[in-house]
Amino acid sequence: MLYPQQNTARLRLELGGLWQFQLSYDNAGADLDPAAPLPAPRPMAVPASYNDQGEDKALRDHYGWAFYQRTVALPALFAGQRLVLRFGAVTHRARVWLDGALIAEHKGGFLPFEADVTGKLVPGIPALLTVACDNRVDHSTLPVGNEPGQIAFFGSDNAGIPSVEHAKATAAPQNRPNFDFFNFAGIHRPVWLYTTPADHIRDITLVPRQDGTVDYRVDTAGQGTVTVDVLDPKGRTVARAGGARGTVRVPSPRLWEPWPGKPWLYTARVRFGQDCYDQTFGFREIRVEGTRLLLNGRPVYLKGFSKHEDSPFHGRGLDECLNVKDIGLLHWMNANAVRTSHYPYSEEFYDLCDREGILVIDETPAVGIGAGAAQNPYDTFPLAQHHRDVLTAMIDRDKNHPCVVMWSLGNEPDLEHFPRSAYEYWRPLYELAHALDPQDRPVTLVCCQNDYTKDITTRTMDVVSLNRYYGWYNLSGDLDAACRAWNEELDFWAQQGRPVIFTEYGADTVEGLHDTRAGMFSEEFQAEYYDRINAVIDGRPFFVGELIWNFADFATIQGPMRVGGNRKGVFTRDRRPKLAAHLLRRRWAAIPNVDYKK
Ligand code: E8X
Repeated sequence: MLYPQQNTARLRLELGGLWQFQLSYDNAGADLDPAAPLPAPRPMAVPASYNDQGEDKALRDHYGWAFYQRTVALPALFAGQRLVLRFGAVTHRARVWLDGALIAEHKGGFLPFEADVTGKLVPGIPALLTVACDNRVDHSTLPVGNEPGQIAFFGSDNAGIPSVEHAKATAAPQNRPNFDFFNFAGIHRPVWLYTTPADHIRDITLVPRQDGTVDYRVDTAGQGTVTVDVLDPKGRTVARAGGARGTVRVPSPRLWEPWPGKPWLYTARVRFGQDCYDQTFGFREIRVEGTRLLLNGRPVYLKGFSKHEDSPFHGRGLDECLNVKDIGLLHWMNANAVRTSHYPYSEEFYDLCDREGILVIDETPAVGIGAGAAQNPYDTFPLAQHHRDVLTAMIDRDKNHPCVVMWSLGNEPDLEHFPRSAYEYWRPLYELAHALDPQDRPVTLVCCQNDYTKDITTRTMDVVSLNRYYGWYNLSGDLDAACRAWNEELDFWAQQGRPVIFTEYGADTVEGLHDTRAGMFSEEFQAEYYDRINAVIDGRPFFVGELIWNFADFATIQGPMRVGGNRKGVFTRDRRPKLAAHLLRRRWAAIPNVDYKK
């Protein structure tokens, strides 16, 4: 799916700013009429979550539909153009009306969707645009929510106490996320109104190789012929081709490399009839060979973070200023990699990573697939088709980004209580990702601390991605025992013949809490934790990456184990470094992007 572009053939308008907003209190959102002005609106900034744009709990903790509304108009001079409304992400489910006529519905809160409104939005005549978003999560959504009556994540609802059970049974309907991040909701990414000529380019697929060849395919609608010019990073035309698909060759290409190398970007300038579109790309190859992850043929070592899209006020909404800030902090840290935990991030983030040379593990929103030993989620959670749809849409959206070097099918599903069911659920998704990705990148599944001898799925991934908390959730505070246990587990992975990375390891740390004996939650403990655990992985040649949990503190659901959110950040939520940031920065300054482990 192409990102809206303004050029000699296309116009794009961002419909950001202040919209009218009103919460719905009807299960189906039927108490508000999309064909009429909202009766009691309040201002709401777009893009952004709505939850923190006010002081009332009703806004923060809303459960169900919320309505946004504004007028939209195009000058009459755009008559005859194809008109499209595009939403970068509306979380978690959206309905869109134009003058009361339903023009789009979408399930999934982290990927774009669009509606062709040619003939429905008439240039020269203003229209009423209404967007409803539903924030409810349950066993049929990604991320997964617990069903009413189930214990919330890190639940404090001790089963069996009569008064607690009675109170739970009569609790107001509410979201019970089975995941450890606040369930922000709203129009989270830009809303675009864009035009194209009637005969237009629908999609562009590029498969660049180190040798300078680029397989391309241009999908079009209407009549015309396709030409492709390849421009080098300085804008000079270095190759040309014609036809909807084929191969073009760039002599002596400059390879795309992670920072502080050069992430050289080329441009495929595609023309079709009156339409044109510039698609950037990079000459970058990524593949697994034995226990090595090879980037442009050399063993790469991933050093960086699993993050969240999370900040005060914006919530999960796009904040380009914060993205630029965070990329700058990744450079400051001498980091080269990020995992988009636990959902696909904004397209604008990947564009920045393309330009700045940050390697990205691109993750679906499949988090929370599990209910302990009592319930087999693979038999009872109606997720499979939606999961396939989301994986397909994520790869379709992100397939041309050189920064994307791996697909993550999901985070911490139950892989040990029903191992055969788990394998039969995840293996088809693994095969689908490989089949869908034109560049055939490695595929992984992020595994929670579990009985790795029973888990028959993680060991089948191209790269083994582990979330491990020895010394925190297990063997809490005892880093000697933690390192013994971690070493024992690594003996198991040494037998699997696959590259292994950390996708999470960390410790909650309250900034300013200091302790000469490095007690848990102190800054000294977080620093010592990484010092000790990293010393263990440095002794393992097959261990090819370390992504920290988490880049920064972030908002979560309320619970007895969360002090104003999850505090495992190496940075505070407002991006101030904790002691461990300085330790990791020094460590990573001494680790090269490639050849750290041969
Ligand atoms: C944590 C992280 C959580 O924030 C992330 O979304 C998934 C969790 C650790 C493993 N991984 O809790 O900080 C959870 C273990 C549960 C006992």
